[in-house]
Amino acid sequence: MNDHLLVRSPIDGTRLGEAPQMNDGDVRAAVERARRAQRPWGELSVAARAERVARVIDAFLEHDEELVDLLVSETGKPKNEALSEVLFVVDACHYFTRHAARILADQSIELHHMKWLRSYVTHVPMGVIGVISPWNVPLAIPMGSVIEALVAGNAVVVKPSELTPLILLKAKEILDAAGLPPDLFQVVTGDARTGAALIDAGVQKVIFTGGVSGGRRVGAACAERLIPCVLELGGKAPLIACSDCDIERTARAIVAGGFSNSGQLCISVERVLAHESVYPALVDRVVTLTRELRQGDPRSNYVDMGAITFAKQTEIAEAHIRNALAHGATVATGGKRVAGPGTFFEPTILTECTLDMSVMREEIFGPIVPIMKVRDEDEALRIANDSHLGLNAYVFSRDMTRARAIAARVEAGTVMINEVLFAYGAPEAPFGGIKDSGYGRVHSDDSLRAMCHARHINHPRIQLPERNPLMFPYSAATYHGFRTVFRAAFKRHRWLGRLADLL
Ligand code: TXE
Repeated sequence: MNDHLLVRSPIDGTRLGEAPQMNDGDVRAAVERARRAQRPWGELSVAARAERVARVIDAFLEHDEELVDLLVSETGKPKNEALSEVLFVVDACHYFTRHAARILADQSIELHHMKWLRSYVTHVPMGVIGVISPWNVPLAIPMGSVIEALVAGNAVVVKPSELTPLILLKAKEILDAAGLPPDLFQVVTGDARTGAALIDAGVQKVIFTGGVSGGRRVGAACAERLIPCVLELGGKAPLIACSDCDIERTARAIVAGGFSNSGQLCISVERVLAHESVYPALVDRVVTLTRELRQGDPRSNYVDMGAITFAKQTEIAEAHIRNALAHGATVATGGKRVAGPGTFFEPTILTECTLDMSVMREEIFGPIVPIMKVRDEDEALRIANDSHLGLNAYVFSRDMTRARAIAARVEAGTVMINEVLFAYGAPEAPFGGIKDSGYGRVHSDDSLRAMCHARHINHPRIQLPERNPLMFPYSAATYHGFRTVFRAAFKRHRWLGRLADLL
């Protein structure tokens, strides 16, 4: 086992730093420290925890450009996109710290039948949450879960991607300096083995974002240990361009959705299904806009596209293009690597695409947008849903009734109408997928509650007689009494229910 990870910038191969390759013992020790720090933390009121976690906001705003510069160097993404990662963390922190007391307040349950009992649910911190995160959005993805975990009263241990560990180590340094108890949020660095060790180290829940195959292994490991997990495993987002779509808006959305972060987003536009009546004009405009994109070194320039973070993705992109060409596609623009020291790949538009091409079926995770002509919306929907993935989908139409009807039938965790990508930036809305895109949700009030165990507390409302007639000793009299009361009450409920329906 290597004793460290060497991190190089994908922009030009510059050595950026190192991080230790942590082993089982290191991870177990980190989780133990986290567990000790969690106990007093979990006993604080939600308001007190929120007040302390809110320090992240000022700390990140104070260090925003330091974070942006490191993110750009480590991932190769443009400065604007790096800034949006920093701002997402600030905004998620703002939302959850402001609303946590409401979201995590005890919830009273009106029992429909056992009126002598009172029920309510309290939200009890789980303990230590393990977060395993990827390289494409290496700050916002893990930090969103870190904030939720902490506000909910847990400690959190994050295993960042082995390709991009430095940005999270920087975030931790900033948060430690801002006064968050250092053992409460820890970072364990290393490859998949370190991730596996984290699942095995006694955490109470795992939030995993990554590929489908890694997700399957993580899901199986969590099942073995009977701990819940959230799996966010990538997507194959279709963009359905209806016959009445606004060509300019749709074309701009395709280019932004396809080439932000060089297509290395699980919510990227991964296939365009364009109605035959708009296909020629849309292709034309998309190609023009794609050719206008400025690609280059993102460190000093405000370019639109930077480098590919993970060099392997360029080989995957090339294989998709070869396969598409062999099946009759046309490269309308782009199609190859950019020569130079870094890993850059031209933004690529493939036209005349068909379903026998890998690019229409498998996750690309790179700067390629395949466009396919469809006869009508039913065909578009059938193709959109004929996928093993179901994370995001996009529908473009001027007719909102029509667009909403399509949105209701697309198999995806999030559907955006006449817009792309931005829904991810709403911390109050659930994010996650169906099918092989995984299960569970991050973000949203429900996700914050899901960082806790629901504890149901139940007690009599009134002073009861010593002997409950429903308990021992059983007899014919208690049986018939119980039966009579139960039947009468149930009939009355049904009768009241019907009356309520009529009113
Ligand atoms: O992800 P992995 P990779 C897709 C994209 C890409 C493919 C593979 O298509 O080509 O996934 O990417 C840790 N137990 N996405 O190889 O391997 C790993 O160390 C515990 C979609 O980067 O899944 C890293 O920290 N941990 C995606 C994290 O999991 C394990 C983002 C992700 O690594 C583990 C990235 C195991 N068995 C790639 N196996 C998205 N949803 O946005 C891996 N890890």
